[in-house]
This record gives sequence, structure tokens and C-alpha cells, in this order.
Amino acid sequence: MASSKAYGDRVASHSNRAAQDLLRTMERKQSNLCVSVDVTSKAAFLAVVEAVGPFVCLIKTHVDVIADFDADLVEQLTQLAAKHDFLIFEDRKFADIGNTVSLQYAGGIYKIASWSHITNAHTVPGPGIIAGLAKVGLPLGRGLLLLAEMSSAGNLATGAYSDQTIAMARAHRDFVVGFIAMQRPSGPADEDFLILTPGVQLGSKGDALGQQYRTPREVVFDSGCDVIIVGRGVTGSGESINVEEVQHQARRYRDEGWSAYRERIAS
Ligand code: 6AU
Repeated sequence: MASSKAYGDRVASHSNRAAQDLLRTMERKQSNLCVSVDVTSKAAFLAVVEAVGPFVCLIKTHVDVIADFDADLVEQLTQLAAKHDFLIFEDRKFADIGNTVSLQYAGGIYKIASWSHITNAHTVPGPGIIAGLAKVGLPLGRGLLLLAEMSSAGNLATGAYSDQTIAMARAHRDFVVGFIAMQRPSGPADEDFLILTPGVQLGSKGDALGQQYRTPREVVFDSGCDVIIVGRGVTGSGESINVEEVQHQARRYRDEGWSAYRERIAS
């Protein structure tokens, strides 16, 4: 059962390079924290990434919210990833037919596949979306997460939809490395998917727009998920960035996530 094994011992269960690199990074840095850097200027974005870099296994981006996005941002992000030893996850949530998503993934302004180790997709369009993204991403060693569940109130990714998403992943194990999900799905003992989970914050149950929060322990220990994705819990929700506070929160979530994982594999 993947949830009782150490991250480092799970590398061999994955053929995808991005999945292997992520598990190795988690083990090496003793971190299962992904910080979601949802800020709107390049300067704030790079300041947050520099501050949290030492504490994370993964940085999650929404590059289309950065007003002054340019190629230099990607260059600097890539350098920070090498300096602080983390991977990059552009949270693009692709949701179109295979042909369209292959164009969106490879090209446009953002050229996501050229720098993002991991990205994600909705399964509404059917398995063609996986094939379209794999055509671009697999030759580059990239990995894909499918949205099997969501954190927001009233979302439709439940029941048969989630089950069929898991079935689609099983049919594309070379490229699909895991899920955005709220819990580890049940499956054969030798099956190993990475479960990355948003909706994590200490001291808040949600926001005014339907987001729902759980604690790192609820996510990692109770629900068997692998990576906690924390946005505003680390960055704050205002416009200005307090680098010291951001760093303090990143350390705090890193510690909480890692101790919940240690408890899980010991139990
Ligand atoms: O911690 P927050 O609420 O500030 O940010 C959560 C981040 C946001 C969302 O776009 C994303 O996680 N997210 C996702 C992802 C990662 O795919 C899925 C979901 O169901 N809920 C969610 O919040 O950047």
C-alpha cells in the first residue's frame, strides 16, 4: 500500500521521470509541501519563490495571473528551482479536446511544457485530453495529474466521475502520475499514484468563494495524501508580501506536513 511506504521507497513504482524526481526530492528535502504562488506581479512571485524555496518539494504556478509575465520570469524560476532543489507544477487545468490542449501545452505565450515538470487536466473531454498532452509532454519527461476530486464546495467531481477519472489514469500510467484529490483512492496494493491535495490551511475552514480547508494532518495522516498544496496559508491574501512571514509559514507547513507523514508511515 503506497500510503504506508516511505516516499523514497516508492520511486521504483514509477516509470515517469517527473514522478521519480518529485519522490526523490521529497525524501531528500524532507518536505511534502507544495506552495501555490498565486500572486499577480513578477516581483512578488519571485520574492515568494526565493523565500519558500528551501522548504518545498514543489512550486505551483498560475502563470496566467501574473500581469507582467515574460520569458525572463521562467528563466529565473528555473534557476531558483535548481538553486533550492524543487520541481515546478503549472496548475493549468487543461479541459479541451486533445488537439487543442496539445497546442495550449506546447505553445502560446507560456510554452508550459518547456519548463513545467508537472501539469494537470480535467477529464470532462475524455481520454483524448491525456493523449493530446502526452504527445507533447512525454518526450520531455513531464508528468500529468488528473483532477479526480476538487476542494471547492458543490463541485461535480464526485462518485462515478471520480471513478472514471481513476480508470483513465490506470490506462495511461506512463504519463499520468497521480491525482488532485482529497483522499487516496482505493486500489490494488502495488498501485502507486501520487495524491496532491489543495484546500489546506491551519486556522481557517474556508474562504468567501467556496474554498474548503483541512489541516495538513487531516490531509496526510487521515486521508493518506502525499503532497499538501498551500497557497494563501503561506503567502497571505493581501497584495503586499511580507517575506519573513511567508518564510515562517512555509517552515510551519513543511513541519506539519512532514510530521503527519512520519506518523503515517510509522503506524
Ligand atoms: O490555498 P489556497 O486556497 O490559497 O489555494 C489553493 C490553490 C489554488 C487553486 O487553483 C488550487 O490550489 N486548487 C486545485 C488545484 C491545485 O488543481 C484544485 C482544487 O480542487 N482546489 C484548489 O484550490 O491555486
